[in-house]
Amino acid sequence: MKKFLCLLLLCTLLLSSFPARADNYRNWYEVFVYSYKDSDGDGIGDLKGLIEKLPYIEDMGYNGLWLMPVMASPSYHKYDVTDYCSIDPQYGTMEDMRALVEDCHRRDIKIIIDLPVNHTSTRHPWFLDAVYSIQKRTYDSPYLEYYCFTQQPEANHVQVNGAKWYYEEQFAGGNMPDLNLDSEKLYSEIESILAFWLEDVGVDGFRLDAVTSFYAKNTTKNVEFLNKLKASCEKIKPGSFLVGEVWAGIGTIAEYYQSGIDSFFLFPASQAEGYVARATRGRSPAKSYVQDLTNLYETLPGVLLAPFIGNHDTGRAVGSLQGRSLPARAKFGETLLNLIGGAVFTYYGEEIGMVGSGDDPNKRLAMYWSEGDMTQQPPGVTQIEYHFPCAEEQLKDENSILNYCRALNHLKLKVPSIARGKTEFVYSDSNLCVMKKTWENETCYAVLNFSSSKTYEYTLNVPSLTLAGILDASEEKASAVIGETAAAVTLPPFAAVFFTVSE
Ligand SMILES: [Ca+2]
Ligand SMILES: [Ca+2]
Repeated sequence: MKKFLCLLLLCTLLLSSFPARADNYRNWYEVFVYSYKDSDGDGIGDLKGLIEKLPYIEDMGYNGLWLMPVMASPSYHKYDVTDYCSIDPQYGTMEDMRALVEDCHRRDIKIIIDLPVNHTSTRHPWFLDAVYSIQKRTYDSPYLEYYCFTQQPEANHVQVNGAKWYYEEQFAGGNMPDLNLDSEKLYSEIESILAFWLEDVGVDGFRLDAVTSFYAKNTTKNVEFLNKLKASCEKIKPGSFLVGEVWAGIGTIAEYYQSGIDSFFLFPASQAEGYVARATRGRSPAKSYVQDLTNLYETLPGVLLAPFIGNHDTGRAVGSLQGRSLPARAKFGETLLNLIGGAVFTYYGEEIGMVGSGDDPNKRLAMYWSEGDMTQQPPGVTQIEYHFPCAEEQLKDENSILNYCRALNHLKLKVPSIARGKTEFVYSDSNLCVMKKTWENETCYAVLNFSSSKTYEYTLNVPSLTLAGILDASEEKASAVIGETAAAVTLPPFAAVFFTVSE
């Protein structure tokens, strides 16, 4: 109880320190550079390749970019860093990175990068130096305190070769020793790393990896450390965006929001059992969506949510939504995801319905640009399958998943209350739901049919409506007849019709 009160007090102190910024309510796009676009013929995706694809990203209506780690690392995934102020040579140079940032900013695309500070690579010079001083029994490395070395090992500890010393490693077998985040000397290194990327390179923020492992099983200390990181970033570059990975339920995520960092990925909305997938199947799909979101908004009032369906660690969205045989379901799921509001994240390839599950590399397949234009697959892939056509083909097909996602993104850019608005459910039954979103002077209504087979008529009794957009997930077309005091809407399966209220 005392611990809880301390946390509550800390939270109250922290909460008001960093104002939420409307600018981060963007259409964020997560890119695994390795698999995205190779520019130099070595088969591995790189920053120059990503720059080549910025016009595509911009045209799709994505205006935020999260890059999985780009720093030097011995692994293909690069979550084990050997130099925090570098670009992995596989991806290019720091000049390429600066060019990417500049090009993004010219297009009003914000760019954040993955920052894995829970651990480094075992090949990081800090770790090598520390271990060497243990092995030669001088114990004089200045980097000993950067890691969690001990002679009394507990769980998640690995023995140093040739010595009765152990180091903490929360991600067992990954060659990723945990950093000692209590070290002030290490923290000043971290501050320099933050400053390097935010000030010198000019990125707009960070995705914080493995937040719950900073201090294993210690939310209070994790929240404190996040607050410290946020304060450092605010000092270096006010308004920089931080989004954290807390793979947990909303109760735990709520505790982490008390740190004052901008956002946390909304895991409860993701994957096959998340809010979105549940709302595309079952007997009362609309009811399940309304219940989940009502509970969500009550538990996390007024925060910047970061919903997603899939990412590099999960099965891809099409699988979660059972949209392989019914792409309408996958499309409608994207609308339900975006209607949650906040900083919505889409994993590269979801916009063309790429599939992949099981071993990690299967979830990180090469982006399918066109026949014959393919970056090589990451090592360890056991299943290579592309269920829907390539991006080039989908761009030409107005009914493709790609063009659905594109229309949805652009609708959101046109109607900012969809991402930013306060949500009310003005009507719902088993299959229908009407959401009202209000933000500043804008009011928007979304009329949704969750049924996979039935068409419904619905009358929205609101005066002065303007049609903002129609998203047809199925082959049938939705329609709306607008009168002075109401709109009559025809909704085929998985249809979504959007209105705004005229001044
Ligand atoms: Ca390359
Ligand atoms: Ca840790």
